[in-house]
Amino acid sequence: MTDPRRPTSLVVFPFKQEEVSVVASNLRIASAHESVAEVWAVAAAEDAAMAAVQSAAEDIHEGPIRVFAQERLGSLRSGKGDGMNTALARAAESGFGRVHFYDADITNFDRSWIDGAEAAADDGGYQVVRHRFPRASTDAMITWMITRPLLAKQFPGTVLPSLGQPLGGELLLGRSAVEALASDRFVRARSDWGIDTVITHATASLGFPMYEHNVLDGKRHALYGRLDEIRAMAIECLDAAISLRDRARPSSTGLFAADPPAPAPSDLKHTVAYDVGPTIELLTEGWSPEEQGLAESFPAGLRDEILANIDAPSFDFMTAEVWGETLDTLGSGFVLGDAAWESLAFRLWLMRVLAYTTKEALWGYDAAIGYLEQTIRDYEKGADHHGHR
Ligand code: GDX
Ligand code: MG
Repeated sequence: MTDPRRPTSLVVFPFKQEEVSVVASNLRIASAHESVAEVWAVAAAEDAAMAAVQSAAEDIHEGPIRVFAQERLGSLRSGKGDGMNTALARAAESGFGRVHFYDADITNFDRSWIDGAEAAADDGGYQVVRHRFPRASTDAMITWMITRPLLAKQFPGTVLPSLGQPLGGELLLGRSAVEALASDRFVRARSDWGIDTVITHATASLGFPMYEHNVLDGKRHALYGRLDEIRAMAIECLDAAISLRDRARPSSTGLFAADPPAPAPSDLKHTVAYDVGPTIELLTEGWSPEEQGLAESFPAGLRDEILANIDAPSFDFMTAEVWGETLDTLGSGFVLGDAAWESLAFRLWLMRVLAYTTKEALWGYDAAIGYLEQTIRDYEKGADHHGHR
């Protein structure tokens, strides 16, 4: 008989270039947890950042920690996806009962994150527990404007549009989910920022019981300045969401439950998550003739509004409805790796984010989040009417 007190969980932190003291503190917290048998820190490369974490880990004696570099497994840019997939492949070959993933840069990580996920897995038998947390109303702009709208349009009536954080990098996977993901070629190919999107879709379409667990204090981590700091993430998450279009639709009866909605901490309600002024400047900079040509292929009304940005910033027109049409056009045309498409898709996303930031986000936190939730329901309803169901 197995000893019920024997720890069987693995905790994985993918990392690239983070504050070493933050990473070390997170490694220590995880390795001290009584459910945790081992902690892995998966580096982007065998570089100075990895050496610094390795050296910090040598001073932690709470439990076994392994620091190693990710392998080249996927077919896109080598990024976080290769890191997570390297861990999934190795975990599938070892005996861990559960695998947790956490971003390495979380500054308010504590044992309650692990407790929350383990409790949902213990009590409800969930194979997938996703952490969900309140975010400033101008944060999570990839989630709100790209991933959730596309999931709502492509998979109406399934669990996917209701997930609060389909991009979340903080989750627990049970043994069966780890094995399924490790042998999924579509997941393994997604070596870039799209990994979270494809893992979310894969676990939902495989029908694993799923739970969303609230982290009440939010996730505190490195924030952004000008939005081009997350340009690659926006483009790769767009491509990942579009790539799901013809893939399996999760059954509408899959077991899903979530903690009830909770109020956001008051400081988050007053945070502006990025620098608005410098971001507006990105609308007019560096239009190439190729990008201009692509914009000219957009539906007539939209085309002129978009092209006006060559001369002066213009984004008020990019309402939720217009953005829905824009996503449809991107869905059938966008090409990852094509410089003109990437530039245009990024710029269009900026127009949508700025339109929302300078209008609905000013209504105050609760109204702004309520508005965003309503846009997702509207995209889902619109997709139903177009016969996607
Ligand atoms: N091994 C490895 N390799 N780790 C990486 C790499 C890489 O190439 N690139 C980033 N990381 C690590 C990074 O050090 C951190 O621990 C984690 O991945 C997340 O990166 P971060 O720069 O902190 O991303 P951010 O903006 O906090 O994004 C997270 O939330 C997004 C979202 O929910 O909007 C992250 O989990 C994203 O995957 C997610 O899309
Ligand atoms: Mg972060």
